[in-house]
Amino acid sequence: MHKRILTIQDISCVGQCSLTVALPILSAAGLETAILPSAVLSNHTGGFSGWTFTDLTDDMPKIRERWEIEKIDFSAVYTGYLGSARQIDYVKDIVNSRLISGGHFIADPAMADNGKLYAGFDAAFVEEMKKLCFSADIILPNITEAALLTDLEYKETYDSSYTDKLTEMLLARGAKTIVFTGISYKPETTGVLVVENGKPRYYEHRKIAGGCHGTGDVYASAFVGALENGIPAFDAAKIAADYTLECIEKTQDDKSHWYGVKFESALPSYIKMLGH
Ligand code: PXL
Repeated sequence: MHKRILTIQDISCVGQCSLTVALPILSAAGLETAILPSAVLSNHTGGFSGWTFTDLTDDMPKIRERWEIEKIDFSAVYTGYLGSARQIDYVKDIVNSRLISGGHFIADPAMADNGKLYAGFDAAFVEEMKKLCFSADIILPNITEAALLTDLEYKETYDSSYTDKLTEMLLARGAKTIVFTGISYKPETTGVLVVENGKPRYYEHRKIAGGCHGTGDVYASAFVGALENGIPAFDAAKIAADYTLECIEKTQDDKSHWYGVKFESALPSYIKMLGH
C-alpha cells in the first residue's frame, strides 16, 4: 500500500537534524514524505554560538485548512522539534483532522537531553508537550524527556527500577507504546527499551563514547521508516538502533564533524535492513 507520511519539525538549515535528516531517511524507506516546518533556524541550537529563528506557528492552521479543502490526508504523522508551546494545539488539530483512521501518530518530544532542556524551551512548553505525547500512539523519549514528562527526578546513572518507574508513570498518564532511547544500565553498553502492551523489551548494544548531535532525530526517523514499512515496533526499534550506531561509527573519527552524523553513507545498509 502506498503511504504518505507527514513529519512536523524544524528546518535547521545546517546541522543534520530534524527535517534535513527525516526527509531523506523516510524517502530512503520508500515512503512519500510531506513536511510541515515548525520553524526555520540557520543551524541547530546544540553547540553553535547563535542562530536565527523564524517561528512558523501562525502558518500551521492556514496550512491545515488548505489540506482540508484539498482532502489531503496522511497514513502516519511523526512530530519532532516544535517551535512554540502555542504550536502544540495546532499540531493536535492537524493530527485529529488529517491522520487516517488506524494511522500512527508518533511523537518524539525532542526538547531535552543530558538532563537539560534545549535552548529556548521552558516549563510551559513541557506542559504542552505532555498533552501531545499522551495523545500519541508511540513516543520516543530519551531519559531526560521521560523524566520531564513524568515530573520525576532526572538521573544520570540508574538501574531498571528507575526505568520501571518512568514506564509506570508514563503509562498512567496515557502513553501507549514507548520507545525509550539511550537507555544505559552499564558504562560500556546502551540500548533501547520498548514498552508495548505494557510489556518492556530491551535491545542492548555497544556504546560509542562521546555521543553525537542529531542522533535522536536519525533514530526516530529510521524507526518511523521501518514501522511504516510494516515492521513491528520492537524490530523497527532494533533496526533504527543498528542504523544509528553505523552512522556514529562513520562519523566518530572526524572531529570537524561534531554537529551531526554522516547518516547518508549508512543509508544503503538501512535500506537492506528494511528488506528492500
Ligand atoms: O536534534 C534535536 C534538535 C532539533 N532542532 C533543533 C535543535 C535540536 C537540538 O538541539 O536545536 C533546532
